[in-house]
Amino acid sequence: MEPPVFAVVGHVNKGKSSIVAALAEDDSVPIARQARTTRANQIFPLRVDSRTLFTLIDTPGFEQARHALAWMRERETSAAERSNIVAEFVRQHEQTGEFPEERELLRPILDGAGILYVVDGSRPFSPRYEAEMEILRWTGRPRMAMINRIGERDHVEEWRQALDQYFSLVRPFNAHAADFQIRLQLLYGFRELREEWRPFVDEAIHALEAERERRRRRSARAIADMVGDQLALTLDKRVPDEVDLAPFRRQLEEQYREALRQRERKERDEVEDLYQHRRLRRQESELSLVTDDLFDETVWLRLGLTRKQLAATGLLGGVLVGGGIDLAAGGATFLTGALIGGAIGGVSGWLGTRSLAKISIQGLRLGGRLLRIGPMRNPQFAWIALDRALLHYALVSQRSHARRDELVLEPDGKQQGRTSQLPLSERREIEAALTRVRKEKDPDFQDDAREDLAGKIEGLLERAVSGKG
Ligand SMILES: Nc1nc2c(ncn2[C@@H]2O[C@H](COP(=O)(O)OP(=O)(O)O)[C@@H](O)[C@H]2O)c(=O)[nH]1
Ligand SMILES: [Mg+2]
Repeated sequence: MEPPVFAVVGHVNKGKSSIVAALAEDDSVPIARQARTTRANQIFPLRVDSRTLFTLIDTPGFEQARHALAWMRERETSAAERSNIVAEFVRQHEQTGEFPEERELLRPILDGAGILYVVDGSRPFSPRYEAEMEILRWTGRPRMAMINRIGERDHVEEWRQALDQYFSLVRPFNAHAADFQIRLQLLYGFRELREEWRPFVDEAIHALEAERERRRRRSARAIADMVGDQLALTLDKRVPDEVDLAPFRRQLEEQYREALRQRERKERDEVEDLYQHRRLRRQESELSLVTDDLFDETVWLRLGLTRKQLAATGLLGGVLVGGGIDLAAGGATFLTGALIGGAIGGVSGWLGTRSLAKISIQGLRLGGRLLRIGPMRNPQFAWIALDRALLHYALVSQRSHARRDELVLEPDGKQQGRTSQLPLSERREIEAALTRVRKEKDPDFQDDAREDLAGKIEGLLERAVSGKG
């Protein structure tokens, strides 16, 4: 037996394509504000590991359901004949070219697809839908009604009364709000539709759950790699002797910040890719805290740990004093004022943005000087990077593929970020894992350290989505 096929049918503009996009995890499904974006059936398989779990067919909406039903009723002889009459309806009008939408949407159903009938529960029920439902009943195929709500109003109960008479299963399903758990619940409904499909649906449920875990694991590693790379980042600039260093320093600082931002963008793309959000636009608004660059002071105050919490992790001394730069033989190193100001105790060293990393100057043997920035020495940096990544992850991993609006990243309210709500013991463990990543020079051990950090992050991701922490 083939994996099940479901034809998503209904009136125009009720969210059929949106439901297909959500269920097939496909953000390329065409959805438009104006009606009639779907004229011909479009097939969207849900694949995991290139295996098709089930297939959804997006269909044009019913256009002339009453006429079509009238045609069928004229030819009705007995209930047993009804599905044949529907087939006859399609065949005969192939010749005349009439009822193009009805023919198109009925064809896969007559070929054996299950029916997912979509209505908009924010609009009142009206008898004009009865012809559509009656035609679907005549096909005799397994069918479920889905009450989508496009607007704010709630007419779900009256719809339910009507739908219950035509469909064995009636479920609310909001295409835009459908996160993973909601989709999974719907699949449990699919199990009830037809006995023979049950093993396929069960397999789909298992595959989706396994895939969900894989994505979370890989996201955690992507975040750990980002933080690891950011912490290790150093940049060099050659500067001639006898010139003012200041402009070179500013340039180098700007390049450093840009490189950190770029590394963050790379991680965001990776996570979005894992969750199959291939066309997502992130809002880079100046006002939005999280999409602001990493260096906005207000972000630094809001995300990451509080000063007290940082101190409580107990590992700061090592972080601030350690790290640093291997000096070339004969090179003279000057710690800049910014660095000294950023030593333990200085407020700018805790939360400020000036002393993200140390800048050093070396004399070069063949003349000229080498300006070097990095590695990161601000202990708050990694926590902020983590908080920002958690926020992004929570939104992306729960986002319905039906949505076409921009992803707007904003921390909730005036609260501190998620990491500052963690118990001290867990913050300490994470700080220890971060320290290991920061210090490990051997590539194999560095990989172990990142894997270990990723394990800790995975727990954070799980809770970021379930809302606990
Ligand atoms: N707010 C909201 N809008 C929705 C939802 N589902 C669909 N829409 C919107 O309703 C319109 C029609 O959706 P579409 O899926 O193209 O309907 P179709 O013609 O039945 O395929 C689009 O503008 C969608 O963005 C939903 O769950 N919430
Ligand atoms: Mg459509």
